[in-house]
Amino acid sequence: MAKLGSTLHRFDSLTSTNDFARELAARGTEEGTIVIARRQTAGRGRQGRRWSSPEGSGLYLSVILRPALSPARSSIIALAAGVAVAETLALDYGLTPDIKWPNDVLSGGRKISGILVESAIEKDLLQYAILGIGVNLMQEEFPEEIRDSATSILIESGRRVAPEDFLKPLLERLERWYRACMSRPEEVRARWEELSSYGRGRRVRIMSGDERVEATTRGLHESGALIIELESGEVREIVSGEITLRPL
Ligand code: BTX
Repeated sequence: MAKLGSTLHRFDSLTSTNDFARELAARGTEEGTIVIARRQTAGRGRQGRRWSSPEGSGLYLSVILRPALSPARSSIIALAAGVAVAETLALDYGLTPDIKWPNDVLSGGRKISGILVESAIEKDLLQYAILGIGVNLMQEEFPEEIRDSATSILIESGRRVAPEDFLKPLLERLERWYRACMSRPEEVRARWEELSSYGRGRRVRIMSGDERVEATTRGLHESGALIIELESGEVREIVSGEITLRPL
């Protein structure tokens, strides 16, 4: 595998770095190639949500990956990315981040980074995965609808961090944790549980359709699902995308 970031495509503006990276990947571009933009005009979150991507205030990054993993095991990549972002914020920028399952990175209870993995699967094999990471760096304020739920490194620490400055340590940590997804996935899960207050023993409310249940978290399953124990003692695995989780 080529080093992550050994080929870099840099743009002033893109609809979404994930769109451009996906086009490259579909044409066979090699693993590790990255795409960054100073702003995104249609930055995406999960399930069709938007990612606010104003010019120069955040890191908007996509990485082309070709992991040797079955689609069923691929959710570990998003967990590993959360670990890499949280470690960078903690160890390189002195913040005290938390990871809310599956992979919202929070600081002071507000979202500072979001992760979106989009995979191409053919005949039950993972062809490639586009790992998209947005990190709020220099925003001083946010659009109305996320004013109370979003934060940036500048707000949290008073430091002005340029996207390129954050990129370097992030790529090093991503490299380490991405490789571990294939060779030592149990280490990724253990580190995630260490960095996240949602890993074990956290009381949460789970919302899925009309169902609302209260439960206690019991760590990550091998698949990347979160294990929860209901009041009744019943143990379930919950899969991202299907449920919303709130702290109690
Ligand atoms: P998500 O679905 O978990 O989060 C999206 C939700 O987060 C939005 O509905 C909104 O409430 C809130 N939000 C939007 N923008 C921000 C922001 N800048 N900071 C904090 N909260 C916000 C998370 O999805 C996945 C985000 C991935 C973004 C990267 S950027 C590079 C790549 N390209 C692309 O289009 N997406 C990824």
